[in-house]
Amino acid sequence: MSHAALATADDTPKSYLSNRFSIQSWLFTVDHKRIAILYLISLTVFFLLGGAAAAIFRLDLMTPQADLLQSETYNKLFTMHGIVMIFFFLVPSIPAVLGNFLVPIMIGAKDVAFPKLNLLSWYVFMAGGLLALGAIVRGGVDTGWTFYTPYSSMYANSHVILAVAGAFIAGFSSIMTALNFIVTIHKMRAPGLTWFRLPLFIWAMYATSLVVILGTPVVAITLVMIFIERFFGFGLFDPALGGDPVLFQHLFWFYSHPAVYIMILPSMGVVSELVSCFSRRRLYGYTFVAFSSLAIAVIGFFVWGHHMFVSSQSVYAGLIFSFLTFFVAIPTAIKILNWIMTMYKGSVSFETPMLYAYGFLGLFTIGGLTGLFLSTLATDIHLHDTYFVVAHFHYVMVGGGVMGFLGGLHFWWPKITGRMYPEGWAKFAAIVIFVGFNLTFFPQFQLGYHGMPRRYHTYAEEFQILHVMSTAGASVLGAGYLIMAGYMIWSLFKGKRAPANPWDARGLEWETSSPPPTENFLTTPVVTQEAYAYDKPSVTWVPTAHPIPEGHRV
Ligand code: HEM
Ligand SMILES: [Cu+2]
Repeated sequence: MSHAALATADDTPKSYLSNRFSIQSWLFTVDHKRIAILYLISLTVFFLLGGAAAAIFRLDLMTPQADLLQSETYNKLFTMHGIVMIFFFLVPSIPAVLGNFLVPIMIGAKDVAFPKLNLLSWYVFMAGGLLALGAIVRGGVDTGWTFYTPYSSMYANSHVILAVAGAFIAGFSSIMTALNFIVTIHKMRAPGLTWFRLPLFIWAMYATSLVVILGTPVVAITLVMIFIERFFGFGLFDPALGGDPVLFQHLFWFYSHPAVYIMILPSMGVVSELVSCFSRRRLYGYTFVAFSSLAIAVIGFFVWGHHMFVSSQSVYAGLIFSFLTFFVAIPTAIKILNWIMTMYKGSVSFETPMLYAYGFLGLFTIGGLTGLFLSTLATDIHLHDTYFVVAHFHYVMVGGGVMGFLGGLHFWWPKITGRMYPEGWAKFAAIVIFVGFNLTFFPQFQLGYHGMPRRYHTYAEEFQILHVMSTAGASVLGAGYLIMAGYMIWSLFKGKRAPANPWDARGLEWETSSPPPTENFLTTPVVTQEAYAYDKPSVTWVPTAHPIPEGHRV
């Protein structure tokens, strides 16, 4: 839809939500804010599907014998869970929803650089998602989300091609979004908004976009190779034909390790915003935090071999990958130390988004530290392919990625919807989610340490207590998510109207109304000072020409 049509009869600017309300105006919108909402709705559906699969197989794991599911069904469920959660929820989550909504507003632009490409990327994403769901409806895939060859290319008698095509196509969507962000951040910053005045969320989006552009084509080519191998038997991965099955793992992890940072860097960007706002202080060590995002993005490309310690790579290769992996811990530690210093020097309050930031810090730190056991060659031999790994990556991806997403969603919810969520319920849900999460995944460290392999649905009786704890925890976690979904939907209709800046935060997005008008700002803002100027009063950047009524929503 056009960006015109600001002036209305009573000359009050309409918000992006209320300005023309028809199905077409949403499905053909080029407004980055509406596209963000389209993504939010789609991702919520995918999260529910992935969660439902987990609920079923977690129930099956309550007993040591296969009492609920057949092994084949079990394999298909955890594969579906992995594919949906990774490719169709966590990778796009923060960039496609919060990034799309915030990047132009935070830099004082009217939209992203290529608004139509932005809409196309949503359609492409949906096409990929529907293909992958098609694979599930037609009977499922049992290879695991990693599609390891030669099983996936030669033997798996399931709908590998459909699922692979879905992931392949979704990759294009990430690439389009990333290109859009990079050009937008380079070219469309408001006057006065220099690189080192940018919010750290923007730095995180920038670094993430680099990883997406450098990594995604590699996994895309790898997926095409599976396709070729399955259809034409080229012998790319099949040893009988002179191929190399381990080649697949190299190519796959060359993307998929950096992809971990596609999921985590955006979360770190969110946490920087939250920590600064709720400590009421400029982020300590701003420049270090900004550059550490770039450092993580670069180093992330040199460590893929830690997924392959036991794949017959040479001991020397293993040692080098082990050593390089430790390096990623440095920029990560820099960020964590700087957040803690910010809180230490600031005056912290405990609104819901900040609770999620604390959740992120605790859970991600556990995930990261247990990563050290896995990146140490000697200990990984013992822990490889056990539940320790499952616990580790859930702490990182759900504890880090999802906590950051939820924190950001709460923080910017008033801006996005024009409504406040109920603070009491939100705090309650945040605590339920935190407790449920730990109850689900902490026992899995012990399971793994004691030798329970992953991807098995029958197990020795001695493991049952821990599995029952984990399933009980998953129910608590699920309840937490449902409570959240409930009050978020409630707030859309009954929530208090949000003022422009409910948190007394700093940043351009808080200088426009909640929800913002279609063109974000009524006049181009001019930035005169650095981000996070919590020592100065709000609205110091530049006032808009006509003051926008607070909490305006037509
Ligand atoms: C909400 C509650 C969740 C529960 C109870 C749960 C449970 C599990 C379990 C038990 C496995 C291991 C299956 C096996 O190896 O036999 C697993 C695998 C996995 N989960 Fe989750 N999960 C949850 C949420 C998530 C989320 C939010 C994500 C990502 C955003 C995620 C990503 C993965 C991935 C990538 C795997 C690996 C699948 C594989 O090994 O092939 N999970 N999950
Ligand atoms: Cu890795």
